[in-house]
Amino acid sequence: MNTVYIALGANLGEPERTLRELLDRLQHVPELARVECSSLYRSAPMGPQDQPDYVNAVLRAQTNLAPLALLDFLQHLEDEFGRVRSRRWGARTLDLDLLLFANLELHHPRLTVPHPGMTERDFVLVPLHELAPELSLPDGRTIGALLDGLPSHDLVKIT
Ligand code: A4P
Ligand code: MG
Repeated sequence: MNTVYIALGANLGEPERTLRELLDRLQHVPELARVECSSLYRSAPMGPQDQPDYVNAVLRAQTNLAPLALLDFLQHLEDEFGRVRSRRWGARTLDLDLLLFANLELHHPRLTVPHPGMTERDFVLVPLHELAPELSLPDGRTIGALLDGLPSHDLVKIT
């Protein structure tokens, strides 16, 4: 079993409900075990501003899947929860990003791990730090140090 961290984001429809339904579902899938989630957070959109606020969270789980099989699984969930793929950084009903897979560094055309955007995003680092305060990246940087390097944390905890 490998430990994985996955970022959840949604800003269309009823984002909070989408994430809660997803989390309920994930308690019962064979692909993941011991699913634990951070609080949900409301955050202003990064990228185009003419879109609703996001609800973000991070979950930790155990998996026997290989990294690309896990990506397939996550993309299937995105489709199932009604995502319409549009412009980059545009609104979406569910976005699932694989942040960390054990202590692996992976560069594949379909999958980069650690997720390249994670070190600059408060909406990833704040919930990740809540879930795993002692965690560090494969390169040794700690989540706490990355958070300290961000200019501001503009998130509101909603649970
Ligand atoms: N891919 C490569 N590595 C990964 C990985 N580690 N995890 C590939 C997931 N996917 C990965 O993703 C495009 C392709 O990236 C996938 O097919 C996969 O093979 P996508 O989700 O279809 O595209 P995208 O999400 O529109 O693009 P991008 O650049 O990944 O956007 P982000 O980074 O996901 O950002 N503001 C707030 N406040 N909160 C948010 O959650 N999210 C976004 C989307 C914008 N603004 C936001 C938020
Ligand atoms: Mg994405």
